[in-house]
Amino acid sequence: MKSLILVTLLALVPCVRAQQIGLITNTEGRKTTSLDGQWQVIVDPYESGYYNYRYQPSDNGYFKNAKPKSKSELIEYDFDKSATLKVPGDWNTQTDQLFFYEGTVWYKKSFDYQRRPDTRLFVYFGAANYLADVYLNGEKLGRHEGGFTPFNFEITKLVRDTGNFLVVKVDNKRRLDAVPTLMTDWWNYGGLTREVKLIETPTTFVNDYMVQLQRGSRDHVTGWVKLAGEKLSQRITVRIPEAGVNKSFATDGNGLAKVDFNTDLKLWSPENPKLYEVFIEAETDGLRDLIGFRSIETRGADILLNGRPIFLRGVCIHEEAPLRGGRAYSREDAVTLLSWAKELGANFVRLAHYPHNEFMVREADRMGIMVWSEIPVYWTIQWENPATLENARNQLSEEIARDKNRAAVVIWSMANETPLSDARLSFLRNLISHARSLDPTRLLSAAMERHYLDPKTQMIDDPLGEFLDVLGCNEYVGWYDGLPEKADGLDWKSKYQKPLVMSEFGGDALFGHHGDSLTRWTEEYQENIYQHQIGMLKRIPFLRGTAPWILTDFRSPRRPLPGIQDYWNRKGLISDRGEKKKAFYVMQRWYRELQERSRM
Ligand code: GCB
Repeated sequence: MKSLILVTLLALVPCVRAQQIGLITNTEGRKTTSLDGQWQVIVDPYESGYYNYRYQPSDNGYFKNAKPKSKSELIEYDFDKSATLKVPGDWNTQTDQLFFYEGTVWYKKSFDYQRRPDTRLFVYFGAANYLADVYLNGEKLGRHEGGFTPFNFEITKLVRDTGNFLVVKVDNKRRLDAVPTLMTDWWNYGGLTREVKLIETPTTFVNDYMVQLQRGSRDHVTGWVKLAGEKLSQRITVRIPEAGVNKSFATDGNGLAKVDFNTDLKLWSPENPKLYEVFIEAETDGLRDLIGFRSIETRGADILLNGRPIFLRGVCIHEEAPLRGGRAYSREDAVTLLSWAKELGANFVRLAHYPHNEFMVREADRMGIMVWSEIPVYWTIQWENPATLENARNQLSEEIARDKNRAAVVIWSMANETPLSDARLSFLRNLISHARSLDPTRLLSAAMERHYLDPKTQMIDDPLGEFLDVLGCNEYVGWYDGLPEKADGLDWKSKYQKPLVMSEFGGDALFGHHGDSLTRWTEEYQENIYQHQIGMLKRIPFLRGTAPWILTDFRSPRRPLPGIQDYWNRKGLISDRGEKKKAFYVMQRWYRELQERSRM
């Protein structure tokens, strides 16, 4: 009966899965046309471009991009006379007026496009935070929910050679039932925050593929290739010339071919981030990707990379642009952030608290940095709301769809600091089985709950631990929880025989603010926390990774303290201007020691 109610409820939930084709996952290997640059925008706090004065959706909204046809016609908006914003980019940091804005902004871009015969055309968005309604030439293409994952719509039939106008209503109002929900500790940057591009494909094309080592194996490649279009029965070939691989498979009537072969490969690792050119060729289409191959698994409390125990020397990162501020979106941003992580001695990054832009994972692949990737199931999601679950599942699907071929990604994380309840456990178990069905090869984790057994013992027995491969815990001993010395007498216990990654620890310091080691907000206090933390971390027998919070200061509306925070979370090891704080060097010293020891 319960499941019947759930099924009925799910049927009533507005569809968050916008595209019919599925995500086009390799945009780099395709003929693409960038729509980045200046877009005309209308700020619409009352959404009068969408609703009429009775608050009913209007069929004559701003998406029509209307122009008066006579001198008497009344039209109260004009994109072409409106201000512009740069895409990709958040709106908050482009103009002071929108710094704290949460609501709707309409974006318009005009373009010409000569589509070649026998092709299909899609418009692809790297991300739009949070809710996007997309229109081409006045017709609605669809809606997408979720601020950090890509989506696309087919426009083959609607596009014309000249004078197209693409209109997107982007709304970043927070909602109790959304993912994330109302309360977060990061800035709700709105807008078309990542690249927008047109993607041309053949009429039947390689829509998606997964080519990875089977879990636990170092020479057995498995996966699949999926075609979309009319000619679904084809022979497809997977070629890796450098490894002498040339294997053919047949697709079934749904356009799906299973891939399965043995081969001898140089494995990807932080020391040797080997990427192979992989060609996926169908009769009607062909693609190239750069793919690394490695195995990742656990054995007892160990994490094994390519069969060998490894310690994840990590750091957390928010998707904030180094130096410039605002949402990061470019390859250069990714290279700067990941180079700082490398300088710290990291071989691992936790990309908090949502999927970052694709450059981050592509660069991590290239630079040899392992990645923990997560969805914004953060703090107090509506666990009992089927629409919220469907939304979280969809964000997880889109995250895995985009990054499942990246060797760098070793962990999918389901959630961050979510309070214990039966409803929460069943929600997260649902996400776990969804993730395993989409990607059986990677490890699953979450930043879980833990508690004090007594004043000197922290206990990890969150029931979620049973279903995860790697335990994650955030702790702020020395900051929210006592003074730095408190770490000295603290021991950690776990109910599970599994590896632990300490997925957050740290404290705030304003760069250049000095005092003694017990004066809050000073670099010395933060340094003190790290010194005592490292002592404690070294004593945890099942610890297999650390990710201090956080690489750089980041904006947060919850952090108003004047002269110190000024709406920045100051837990960065590096300031928002790129200056390294004292704690950076404490962490760097420890990571260098660990690195030396791993070489011995
Ligand atoms: C946490 C959260 C993180 C916050 C951090 C803090 O536990 O996971 O999102 O920013 O603490 O600074 O309080």
